[in-house]
Amino acid sequence: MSTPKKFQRTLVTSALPYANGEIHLGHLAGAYLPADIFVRFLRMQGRDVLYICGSDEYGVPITLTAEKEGISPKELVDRNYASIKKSFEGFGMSFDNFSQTSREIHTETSQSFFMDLHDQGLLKQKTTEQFFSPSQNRFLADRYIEGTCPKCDTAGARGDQCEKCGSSLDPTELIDPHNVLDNSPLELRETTHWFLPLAEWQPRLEKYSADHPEWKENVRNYCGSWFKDTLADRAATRDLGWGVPVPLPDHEGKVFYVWFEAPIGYISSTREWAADQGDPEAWRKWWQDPDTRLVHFIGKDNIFFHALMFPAMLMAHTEDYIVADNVPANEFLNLEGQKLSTSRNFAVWLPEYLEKFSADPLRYTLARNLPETRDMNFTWEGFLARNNNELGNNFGNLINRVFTFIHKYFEGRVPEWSEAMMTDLDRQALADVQADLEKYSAHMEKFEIKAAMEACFHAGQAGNRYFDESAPFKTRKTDLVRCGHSLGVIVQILRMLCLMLAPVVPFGMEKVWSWLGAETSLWQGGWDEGVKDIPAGRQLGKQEILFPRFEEEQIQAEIDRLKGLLAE
Ligand code: B3M
Ligand code: ZN
Repeated sequence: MSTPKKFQRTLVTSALPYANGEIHLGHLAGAYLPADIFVRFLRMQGRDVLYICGSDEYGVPITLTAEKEGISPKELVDRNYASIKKSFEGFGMSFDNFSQTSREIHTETSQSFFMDLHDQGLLKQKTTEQFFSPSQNRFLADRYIEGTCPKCDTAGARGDQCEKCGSSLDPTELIDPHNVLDNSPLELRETTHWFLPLAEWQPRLEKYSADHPEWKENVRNYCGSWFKDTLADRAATRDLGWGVPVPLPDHEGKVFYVWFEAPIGYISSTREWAADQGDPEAWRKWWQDPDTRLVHFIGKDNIFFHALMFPAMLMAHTEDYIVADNVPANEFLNLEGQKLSTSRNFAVWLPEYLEKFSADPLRYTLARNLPETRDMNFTWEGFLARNNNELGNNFGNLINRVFTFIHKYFEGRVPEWSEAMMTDLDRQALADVQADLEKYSAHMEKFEIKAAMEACFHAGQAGNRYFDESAPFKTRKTDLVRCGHSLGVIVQILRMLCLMLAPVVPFGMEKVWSWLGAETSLWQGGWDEGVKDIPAGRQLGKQEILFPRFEEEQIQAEIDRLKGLLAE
């Protein structure tokens, strides 16, 4: 295996959320929180990073919702965009740009992308039979077609993919296809469309995937299973009213298939960002310079499009685009032991959450439970425990006690602490936390956020143990110099804890960072300062309670609400 390439900059994307509804916990645990944590970690280290996202605003579900509400699709997506953007902000998502695929810049970008492939003769035009719903008088998108999977014989497979066995499907392969919405039967009708002949890129895609043995197991397994067969042609266009129009003569009523156009949204959003910076060409260095590392954070249901289809499109383009260096895909998050269901409203929606609680405890709880290698479960009791026992007791109390002491007995200045006064206990505590910080960084680099958080938690425990054993609350009365020295040592532990916690609980740690009297901005290379000793004599800020406790009653109300939904 060759040594991993060193990149100069990192372009991070999170899957573009559908602008058809709000964000829920499952989304956050899949493509959003892990990416934001990773990006904040890189920014803290002063590394060059750009974090791009936007909402995915075309496709059938949007038109159906708009119809139901009696508004235009554009009105619907603009409203949902604003609300998604607001809840992401409340949750602390730190995108550099959050765009919309219904904007002009995306129309332009995706049309010219399509034309590039088209003009090279790389797209195949085929007249095919597609499912038409006589009951609705329209061609149906794949996801409105359901049937039995031809590969594993499971009912309920969708037109584009079987969730059970992971096979990517063409709807015509389904046994007993029917309209998901009204269960009515479908008929095949002729229509002419453009296709991406993925088989032609298959050797390159197989090599691409083989060149990345470091990819997560779920991604490698899915790719491996797709490569067992010849990759099928994938549609690039559709018969729909709401989408980016195909820019060719005689193509009225034809738009791009969302999965052809949405990934190009990452590029459009980067172009929009560049234009906002007053440097419209600046997007190129993020997409066309081989020294840029591209990383797509997604949920497992999007692997095909990010590990195969979009890379194939990028490889096919005449300009030299980079392709993803990694595609960290997460499994799913369950809720109180059940599958999330947006149709039954069995979910925890971000705007409602944010009306009652702050972002940090949810970010922390999810970070400790990320479905990195298997499906995970969110429970409100678990949320209470993570907040009260871990954020509150393990971290919050320690921070609070140390600041309180220093303000009370040392006029708020970091007490004298020195190498000459170090005992084995002091050295061991500092070495333990230092080792955790190193483990934390190594895991973060590999997108192993849960393991990084394990190291962070462990460091918190080491800090508490040191506080108890060095016992400044006792030495305060017997040996004030020793007391000050121990507190000086703990301040060093706190600055390391602050680094480890910051990407996960940024709201709280921005405060701690300022109480520690840091001079640099945490998100612009704060790491360098954070790994250096805080000298004696520095004036510290006044602390406040960071992570208030939750009461059982608050949590019970949420549990009852979900129980009610299940009972219905
Ligand atoms: N909107 C699907 C999803 O949120 C889709 C992602 C597009 S990424 C280009 O699962
Ligand atoms: Zn299947």
